Order: sequence, then structure tokens, then C-alpha cells
Amino acid sequence: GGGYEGWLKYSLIEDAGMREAYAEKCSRLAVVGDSPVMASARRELKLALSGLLGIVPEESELPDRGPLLVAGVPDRSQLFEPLAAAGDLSGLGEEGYVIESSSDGRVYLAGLTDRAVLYAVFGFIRLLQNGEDLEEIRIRETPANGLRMLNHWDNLDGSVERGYAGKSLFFNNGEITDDLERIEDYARLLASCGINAAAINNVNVHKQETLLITDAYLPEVSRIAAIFRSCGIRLFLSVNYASPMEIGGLNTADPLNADVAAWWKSAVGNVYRHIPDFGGFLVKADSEFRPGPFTYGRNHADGANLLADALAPFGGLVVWRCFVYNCLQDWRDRSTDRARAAYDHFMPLDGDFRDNVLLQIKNGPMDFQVREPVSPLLGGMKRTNQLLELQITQEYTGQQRHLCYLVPQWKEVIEFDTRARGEGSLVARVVDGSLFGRRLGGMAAVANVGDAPNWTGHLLAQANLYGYARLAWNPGLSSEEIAREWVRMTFGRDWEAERVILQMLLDSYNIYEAYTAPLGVGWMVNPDHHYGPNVDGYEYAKWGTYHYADRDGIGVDRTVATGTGFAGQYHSPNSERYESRESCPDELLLFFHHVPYKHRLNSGKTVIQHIYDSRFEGAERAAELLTLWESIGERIDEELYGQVRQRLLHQREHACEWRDILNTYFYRKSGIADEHGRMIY
Ligand code: BDP
Repeated sequence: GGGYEGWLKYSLIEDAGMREAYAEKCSRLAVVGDSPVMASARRELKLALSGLLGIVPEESELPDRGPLLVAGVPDRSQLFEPLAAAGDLSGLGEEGYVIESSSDGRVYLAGLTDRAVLYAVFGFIRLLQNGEDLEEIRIRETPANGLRMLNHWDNLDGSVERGYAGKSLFFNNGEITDDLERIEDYARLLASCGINAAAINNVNVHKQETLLITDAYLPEVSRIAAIFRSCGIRLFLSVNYASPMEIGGLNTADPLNADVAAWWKSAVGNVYRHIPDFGGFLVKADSEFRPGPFTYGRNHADGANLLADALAPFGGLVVWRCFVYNCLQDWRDRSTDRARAAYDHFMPLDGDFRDNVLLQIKNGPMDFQVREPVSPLLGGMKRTNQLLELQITQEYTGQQRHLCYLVPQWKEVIEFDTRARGEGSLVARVVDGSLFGRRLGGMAAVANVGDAPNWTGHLLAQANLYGYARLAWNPGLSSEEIAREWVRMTFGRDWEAERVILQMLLDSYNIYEAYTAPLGVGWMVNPDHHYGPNVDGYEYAKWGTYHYADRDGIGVDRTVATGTGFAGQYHSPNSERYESRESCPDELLLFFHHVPYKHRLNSGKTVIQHIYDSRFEGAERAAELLTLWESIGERIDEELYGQVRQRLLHQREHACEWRDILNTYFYRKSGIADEHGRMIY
């Protein structure tokens, strides 16, 4: 209860007709194979059938005729002969699956590997949860992205960097957790929506965490890896670039030094002795005080390739982050605009990385703000594997106290046309590898979970975890399709509740944007913890200058003509579109331009009036979220209803604080009154 089951809440389907029709199809079950993954598949199917349909299917591997649900890899049993005869399965790859019914009442859940069968099983359960028709069903699904990864920013002491849902699921007080049951349930949730990789420790690797790749921790880490394995998930670890010095006793971590290379080789060999399917390393280097190759006058290709060579013999990957910038700048010249940094560092290295390196690029050039343009590095590089990095944990988007369904933001990112190879060069195609014919690619995202009873603190924030995973599997799904699935699976099938929760989810990102920082400026938050409004909190800090508001105007000039030149990092015609005030989209105007308060947006409003209007409107709409939720109070489990209501109450109040502080600030700066006289000064 309390949201713990998440979207795998298998409550009895209330519609008796539907339930019975399903029950008939599922009355007999044959799961072929008994590997750990197949055991997960069998267990999950039985759990779902008993919960959703109230049945315990008769299990048999050799049934004669009649209805039968069959799950497995086709060439392992004669049961699949009709399926194999019906179509070619060879294109499914390692993770693709089919769900097909036959005329004699059978339903096949099949794929070429055990993992694929597990996905077929979860796909089938989702059909039941969503009330889909099983007659003449023919589904064929293959994931668009090879890597569908989560990054956990968890520390060994049990804290979670930017975590808003309690303590770590993996670590506790300097040890690996012994609550493995919780990890099993977590792995089920992830597998159900197709996550296949997860780094379990923070990218900021501190002293103690450096030891995770040693015998001090590997025996316990391998137990987590085994649970993950049974759900088709490969475990990754974040590593400290200076490990050879910190734990290897060397006096350098220079990537071109032979002793350093030998040290990594032996460290990696040891990891694989414990975890034979270990995924690889996630690395944050030369960023925010983390060590890296710059110390030795080497570049990031040297750095990444060193680790890649150690991992390659075992099939391991290096996920190397591009979040590299000077965090102690005070921006006196254009070369230090933080927005430019990732591109400036990595573009010259395009083509220099080994095949088993993926560069992980944050969606925007800055850092997970509510609104940023898409990073020009995505689609900038053409000869390098690229992984899109998103942030599920709501660091800058309300910290899981505000409702902010992020899938609409992510959809805008993956549908952005980079123009790298002319029209249609979407980010989705850059990262899935198809645009430039890359073998590896995918998405990674910072997880939003912790040991909170409902995993994510805000119950509705579960939709972000689910949504990210579904999008990584199939970027073509719409925000609404994903939200609808999640609502049905979590709350059951109640049309009125579904309509209302969908509306709340789908509007929430725009609402959040409307009462917080306007038109792409970002960072008007309290320093350090990043929660709540702070108009100048970062404005004069050495981390960077972000909105440039003075008495005459606001915004950051990032044009080529008069600013930092950042707009020039995009392919044409995006670069020209951002360069000009007229064609720059309103919502990004202040990211690219410094304009007078009375500058007119394409919407027809002045910038200052837009600021006032949208903050008033945003706060009003935040209050409506609560009203909407209250309107379905009777239809929702009381405890869940109460959890969410409490957060929406806080959001309503906090949105007013945002509105008032922002509006007062801009009124004082500009001296221009609100046209509608809503403020009393
Ligand atoms: C920022 C976070 C910081 C992370 C950093 C990163 O504030 O906690 O360490 O990103 O991505 O958003 O490395």
C-alpha cells in the first residue's frame, strides 16, 4: 500500500466481463525455461494474473489443445511452432519481442533472448492493466535505444545528492544495504518499463565510494548486480578518475602513463571476476572539483580511452559525461560563457573516442533548468556515440513537492531538429545512433527514487520515472499516451479520475514554468539546495551570471554578433533562428538575448507584462491543480489521496511566493507597473 507497488499494482479488474474474457485466455500457462530471468518472468506473470484476474493458472509445458499463454524463446520449444511459421522473428534483436494470438486461442509472448521474453511478459501485463483487447493481437516491439539507463546519485552514507524521496535504496551508513527485497521490487519496476542499465553510485565519487570497485565492496555489490541481472539490468559504477592515486598507491593518474593503464586493467579484471556482466564505468571528470585528465595536460579522449581499453576485453562501456565547465568563472570575456563549455571542450575531439565510449550529454547546455535550448553538442558531433542525459529527479523543477510531469519537456528535446544532416535530424535519431550509423547510443537519466514508502516522495512523480523509461524504449510515444498508461496502471480504470489526473499531469510543466523563472533565464533559485525563489541568489556569484536584469532590461546576450557567440554553435538554420530577436522563440528569448523590458514578444505582449501575467496565471493554475485533485477525492484510495493533497497544498502556497517575489523584483528593477494594476506597492 501507500504507493509502494507503483504501476505494478495488480488490483482486481472490476469489469467482470473483461476480467472473465482475460481469465479464459490466461487459464493455462507455459513458461519455457528456468534461468533467473525466466524465473522473474514466470513469477511476475503469476503475480499479475492472480491480482488482476484472481486466477491461478494451471501450469503445463505440454498441453494438448485449447487456450494457453506461452512465454519463452521460440526455438526452445515446439509450442512456438505456429508462431515461427507465422512470421520472421530474426529482426527482433536481443530485446525486441512479439505478443501474438493464434486462431486456436493461444497467446504467445516471445523474443530471442530471456530478457526479451521478460519484456514481452511486462508488455502483456500492461495490456491487461490498460484494458486492451486480446483478440487477434499482433504486437511487435523493439526498443529504439540500445542503452536505457538510470544514474543514481547515491552516496555510501545513505544520502542521495539531489534526492527528494528519502535515503538511498542501495547504501546505508557506509555499507551496502541488506534490504535486498526492496531492490528486487525496484528492479521489477525498472524492468517493467524497459530500463536495462543503472549506475548505483553518485557521479561525484568521494573518498569512500572510490573503494566500490575494490574487494572492500564488490562481494556485496555483486548481490545487487545479480538481482538486476534477473531483471535484465546491467549494473554500472561511477568511478573516481584519480583512483590509481587514491587507492592504487601511484603518484599520478595520467591517462598516458603505463602504470596507470596497468592499474586500471587489473582493477577492471577484478570487477569482472565478481560481476561477469558488469556494465562499465560512469565518469564525471574535470567538473565541479572532480579530478580528470586536464590535470596532466591531457584531453578527455585520452581520459575516456584509457578506461575504455581496460573495459573492452570484457564488453564493458565507458559512459563519459560532458558536463565540463569552469565553475569558478566570473564571466568577463565570452570564452567563459558556461553555455558554450561542453561544445567547446568536446567538439574538437569528435571521432577520437573508442567504440565502447558513449558521451553523456545533458539535454541543455547549462544544467537541467526548467527551460533551456537543446545542447548543440547533440548532433554537433558526428563520429562519436552520444547518450542523452535527462534529470528525472526534480532538482530545479519543484523537488517532488511541486507537481511537474516532465515528459513534455523531454519530448521537446528529443523532437528537436538539430539539422545535422538536413531536415529530420531529430535528437531522437542522434542518440539512438541511426542518424550517423553509430552502434551504441541511448538515454540516461538521474533517478528520482529513494527509500520513501512510495519511492518518489510525490506519488505523481512516479509518472516521471515510468515516463522516462517508456520514452527511452519508444521516443515516438506521446506525453499523453505515457501518462494515460501510468494512470491506469497506478489508479485502475476509472474514467473520471483518469481524465482529471491526466489533465493535471499534462498541464503541470507549463504551470511550473509560468510561476518560476521566465523566458529561459533560469537559476532564480536559492543557492545550494536550489529550492524556492531567490532573485539574485546566483546573479553575482562566481558560478556564473544568469539573468542580467538591470533597470533597462534583462536576458543574456549569447548572439554571435554582440554576445558570447553561443548561438553560433548550432547548425543552420537553428543558429540564425536563435541569433535574431525576432525569430528566437519567445520561451527562449532571454536565454539568447538581452532586451529592454518593453521589447515585444511574438505573442504581442511586452516582456515585462509577460512576466507579470504568467506569474499571476501560473499561481492561479497551481491552485487549480489542488481543486482538480479534490474533485476526485472520493474516487481515490484515501491514503494516496491524502499524500498528494498535502503536496498540492504546499505547491499552491509556494507558487504564490514565487509569483510575489519575482513580480516585486521585476517591478522594482524596471519601474514599469502591471497594466492590470494587480500589485500594491
Ligand atoms: C547539478 C547538480 C549537482 C550535480 C551536477 C552534475 O546540482 O548536484 O553534481 O549537476 O550533474 O545539477 O554533475
